[in-house]
Amino acid sequence: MIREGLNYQWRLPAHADSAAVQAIASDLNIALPIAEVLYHRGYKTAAACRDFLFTPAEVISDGALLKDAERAVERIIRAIAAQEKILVAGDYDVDGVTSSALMMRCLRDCGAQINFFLPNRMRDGYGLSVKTVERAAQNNYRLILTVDNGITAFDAAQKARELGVDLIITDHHRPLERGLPDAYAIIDPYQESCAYPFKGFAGVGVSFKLMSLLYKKLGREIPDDVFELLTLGTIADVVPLLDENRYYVREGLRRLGRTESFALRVLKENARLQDKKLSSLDIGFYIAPQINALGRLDDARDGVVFLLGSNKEDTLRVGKVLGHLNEARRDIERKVSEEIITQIESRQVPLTDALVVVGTGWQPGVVGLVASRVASKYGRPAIVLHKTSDGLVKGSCRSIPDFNLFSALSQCASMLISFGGHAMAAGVCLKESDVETFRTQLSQIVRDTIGPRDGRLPIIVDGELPLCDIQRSLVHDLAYLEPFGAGNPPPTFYVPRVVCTDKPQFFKERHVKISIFHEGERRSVIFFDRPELYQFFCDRIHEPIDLVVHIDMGNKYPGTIELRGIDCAAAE
Ligand SMILES: [Mn+2]
Repeated sequence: MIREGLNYQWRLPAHADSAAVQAIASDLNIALPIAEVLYHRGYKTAAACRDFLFTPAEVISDGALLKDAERAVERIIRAIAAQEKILVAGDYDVDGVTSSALMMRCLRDCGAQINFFLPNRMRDGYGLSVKTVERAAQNNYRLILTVDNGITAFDAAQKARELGVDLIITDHHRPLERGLPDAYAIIDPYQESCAYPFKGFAGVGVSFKLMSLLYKKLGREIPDDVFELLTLGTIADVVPLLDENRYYVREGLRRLGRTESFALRVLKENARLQDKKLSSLDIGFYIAPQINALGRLDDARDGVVFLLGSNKEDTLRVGKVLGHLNEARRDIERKVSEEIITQIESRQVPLTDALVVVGTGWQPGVVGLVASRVASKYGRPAIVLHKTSDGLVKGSCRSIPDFNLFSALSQCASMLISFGGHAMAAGVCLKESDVETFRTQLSQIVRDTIGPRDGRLPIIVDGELPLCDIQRSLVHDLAYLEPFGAGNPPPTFYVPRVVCTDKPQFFKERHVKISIFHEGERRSVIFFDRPELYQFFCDRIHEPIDLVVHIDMGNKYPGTIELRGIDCAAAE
């Protein structure tokens, strides 16, 4: 069922089979609304729900099933025995940095002669380059291990062959149609002949599986602290938190409740979360962006050193810089977003079905974040470009659910200098003089595939929640669904026919709080950053309204229930 809300189009679930929902609730002893959420998310029996909620260790498969993993492990063991120099080649985002740190941590512990290389975002660009391989060979490295990259490193692999350096690629990106690089071993669950049943690892997950296999072969226990790196990288890379990822992130968060590294403690303090047990959402919103700022350091190597935390003073110093870099990034992102929104509202930039904006002086590090903000505000794909010195524009594209951006860009390929990415996010480069045609053509593709945009983004509603059902036991049971993240978002509930009894309250001129009432129950609901709702509620005091909400689990006061408003509409 589809319902138009003030800001979103609500996709309400079809009626559930109430006997099945009852059975789930009584079998697992959980609140009915939670059973309904599970049912609508495809877990239709108690057994299926139990497997999802408690994700037993049986979901883990043997790392040896990963194609080439055994061959890679044998080669690494040989390198350790002969004390050959090994180079880990990573990437500058959170996944790449945590993968590098994880490999370093595991291999150093086994007595390997190991060092690492991270490309610089500005100087080197993405991925393993021919130059890096040449430099490694000159410095007598006999083995290179890539993490979170390499599946498209055709030239670098060729160079490694020529120079007699063995290259082991570990990656989680999809191979290109032209095939695979010619490497000593390739570990990537997405390669066609890989039998590993679960594909959705982050780069750090693939690294972890390989290191686990190595440790198993060596008859050793994998170091406890690598779970922290695995958890951070997996959450930050927004891979689905299901199956093995769910298992490891649950395990990682549980361990974090007991011990955490000094580096993580520094990041928590920066985010003023020092007294809190971290959730996956805390990591996604407050910790990962700080680690991401590592890629903006002059020397991204500091990032790995920071995560390995071998020197307290260095860790503190880098931690401070990260806090500042992240705050600066937030300010810039807000400023650029506001600039763009003003341009759209004043019609300097046309509100076409695919939004394309061009600016000068926008930092490459923030345009992606800005594009996703603009895309969700206007409910259409957004492309944010900045001018480079050579008459080109370059930038980031973010899509909306239902629209495959990558295939749309492929259709525009003739006017693009380069592009790459996937369905929801991509990067693009073109001539400034082609922007106008690009905007027109891309907008046409949007209209042809998903129809003209009316500005409302769809949201999936998981179930109905009468006000009287919002009890402590519900909040308690909601926690079983955690960790929330990609593939497993916090449930969205439909709260029908409530009445706003008083004038709404206004906070900081942006947040609106209302008090609602239904059949003897009273609750308050807060809408963050929705100043336009103030008037809506003022005009409807004592009239029935429908709401869509999230339940916030009393962050400040455990056990309290806070409703966070997502959208509203006059009741039908
Ligand atoms: Mn990655």
